[in-house]
Amino acid sequence: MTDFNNKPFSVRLGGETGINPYRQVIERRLSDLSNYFQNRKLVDEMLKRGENPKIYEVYEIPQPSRSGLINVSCTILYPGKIGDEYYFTKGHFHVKEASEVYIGLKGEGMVLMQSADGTFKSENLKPGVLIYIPPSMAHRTVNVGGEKLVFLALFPSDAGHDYGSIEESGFAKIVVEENGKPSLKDNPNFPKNI
Ligand code: M6P
Ligand code: ZN
Repeated sequence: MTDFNNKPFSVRLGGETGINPYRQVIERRLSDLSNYFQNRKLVDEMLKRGENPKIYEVYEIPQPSRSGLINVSCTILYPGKIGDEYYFTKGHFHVKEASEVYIGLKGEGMVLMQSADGTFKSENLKPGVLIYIPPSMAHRTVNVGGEKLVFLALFPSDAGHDYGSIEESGFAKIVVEENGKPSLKDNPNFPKNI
């Protein structure tokens, strides 16, 4: 077994898990994101029918939480929509001032970034693209393609995940399918006074 605990290691990129080997995996289904999608009614109906699709998995190589160490993770975000809204990750701020880098391995996505004052920016994510996320911006990834979106994330192990404000208010923009194509729209539920 690979000793990942702040020792030298190498992993292979690609395959079903994006990185191999890995240390742990988390899985998020619709029921874990029921407050996040626009069409709550549809979410409730699906869950009542027993439909609870997997939205994403994160294969992780975490390090002890202290300054100077880097976590490696690979997210596999499934293709799909709830109504016309594409599947996405929850999105979070970091607890500490910590930047993050995403590297596209497979599929097509968008990374939504937003600071606490509501400043919004999005970048397209695909194989061969690296996206730098500055410390004070929340980040969410959206799968806008027809296949799995697979990307690497590298971030300080003591960054911490703060989900609170995104779960409550979301991002200023949502990504929906319009005329067969992804379109960035104002989020009607985003508070105007931020
Ligand atoms: C990336 C990284 C992880 C994050 C994951 C899923 O791999 O940013 O830190 O956990 O995406 O995103 P979220 O935690 O917002 O659900
Ligand atoms: Zn992060």
